[in-house]
Amino acid sequence: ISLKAGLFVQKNDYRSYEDLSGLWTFVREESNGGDAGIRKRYYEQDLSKHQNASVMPVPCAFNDMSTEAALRDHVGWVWYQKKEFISMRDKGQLLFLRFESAQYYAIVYFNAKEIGQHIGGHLPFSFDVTQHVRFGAENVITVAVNNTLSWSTIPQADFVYKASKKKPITYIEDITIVANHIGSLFWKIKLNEESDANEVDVEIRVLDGNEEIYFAKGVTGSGNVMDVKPWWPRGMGDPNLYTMRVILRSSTDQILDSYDEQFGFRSITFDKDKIYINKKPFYCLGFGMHEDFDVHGRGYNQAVMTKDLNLFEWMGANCYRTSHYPYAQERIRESDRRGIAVILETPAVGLKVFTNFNLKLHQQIVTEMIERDKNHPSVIMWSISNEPHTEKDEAREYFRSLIDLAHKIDATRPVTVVYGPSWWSNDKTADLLDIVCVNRYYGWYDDMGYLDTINQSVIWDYTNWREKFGKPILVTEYGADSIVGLNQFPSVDFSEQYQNDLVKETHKAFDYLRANNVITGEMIWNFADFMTSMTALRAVGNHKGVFTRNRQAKMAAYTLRDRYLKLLKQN
Ligand code: GCB
Repeated sequence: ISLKAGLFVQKNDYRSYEDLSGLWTFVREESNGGDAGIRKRYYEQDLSKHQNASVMPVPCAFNDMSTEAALRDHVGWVWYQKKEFISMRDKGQLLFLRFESAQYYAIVYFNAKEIGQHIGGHLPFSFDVTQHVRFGAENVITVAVNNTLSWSTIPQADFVYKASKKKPITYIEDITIVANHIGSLFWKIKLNEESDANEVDVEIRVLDGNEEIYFAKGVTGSGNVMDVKPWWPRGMGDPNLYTMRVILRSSTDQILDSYDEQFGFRSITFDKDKIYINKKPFYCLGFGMHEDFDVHGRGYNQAVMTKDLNLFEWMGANCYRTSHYPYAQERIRESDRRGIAVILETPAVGLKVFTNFNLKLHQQIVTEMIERDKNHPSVIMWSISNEPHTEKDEAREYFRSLIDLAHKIDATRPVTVVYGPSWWSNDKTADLLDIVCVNRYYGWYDDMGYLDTINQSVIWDYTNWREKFGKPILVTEYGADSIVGLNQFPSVDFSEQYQNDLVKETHKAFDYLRANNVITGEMIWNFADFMTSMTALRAVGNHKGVFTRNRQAKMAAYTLRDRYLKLLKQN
């Protein structure tokens, strides 16, 4: 099992990578077909010769690629395979095979041998394959992926980690940077387990562009950097970024490894009313989003990301939540650069069962998420879960353990849970949090058609959360479905007018709540329409986007844009 994702890929004089994106051979097993592929040893076969073989682009969601409903709706095993020539020139290097994410459970084979497994989608994992590589030859990478969302149905697999017998190579496994807005800096460099920290010198160089502004030595240390320009979210200042260059030198002064990690000097704090960035109040204006697009489905796509973030800026927004899973790291990096605040969320949606098994897995995911994204200045908060059933007694200890864990790994950011089915009156967990997030659908799931009651209901609901828990409150979801081009006046559900009217009514309540320090931000559901499974509630997916699934603005987008642009100036 891989728990070490390592640092994001980088090319420099000591590191390099090959991007394995592209068309992979793809074989789908029968849904609920047991573990036929594993029993039949697919990983030893050339899958391009398999009778069900096709190709699949990576990265992308296979569900959205097909003309067959059976593949779109497939739950169970699929197999990906790629042949990759590895050059003699790579001999002597330490070689890792890294995946940015695989949904949900993955078994990885390298040249027909299992090299490891990973459970939980959305987050990166990697394996040391140095011992398995055939140099100057084609190597076969095979990945069995199972998207069944019940981890207890997963088969057991033997995995023995064989340590290298060669003299260990020393490299930088992880970097932790904590830098606040007045220039205090703390760092901790993790070397690989087999290395000996006493045998290497660790150099830390902080660069502002190309100019070195700070130098120190040591695997861990702290100091002060003079005259720093803080990282600000958009609307409040520039998103200034710096580079920490970490260099490992051997006792004979040879450079063993080097890594450039981007970071920003900024602080996140909160009191009972508000969130502060660099000690100034920060009011979130934003969206719940999805990594989803026509044809491509879910999965990182740089064109969609760029379009989304351009539209996001056009809207005057300053914050999004990675509902309901961590998004590609490329997107978090781009948010650093653009000055967009991010609430990072785990894939734990709608939890009802709180057993020890669930908790273990959830702990692993929280750990991997924080470890991946801890150095991004744009990440302002960790969301442990969306809409869990926290009215249940057993939720309390379950969430206490996760909140403590998140605080332990990262003491610099607030932790939140996004509430849906539970109420201030029956929730068992909100007092344990730093910030409380609440989703509410007045005028849609509650009181459909009664637009004139929205104002009072929203004020009543959020004020109750605020008064009971005395914590900053964020509105993380509200909204209505609208089908673009469906016009009804006076407005009727699913028309563009209804969504627009509902948004306007809700904003009246937000004006009151904001003026009275009840809420510290508002985020509409959703940025864009997205695909869902079929139910009578949905008309070809979820239409609560203010943009369509192919990113055209609906009527409500203009209303929201006027508001965000106005409020962004007041931050
Ligand atoms: C919610 C969920 C979100 C759904 C949304 C809806 O409360 O958090 O995942 O998409 O409602 O539109 O039903």
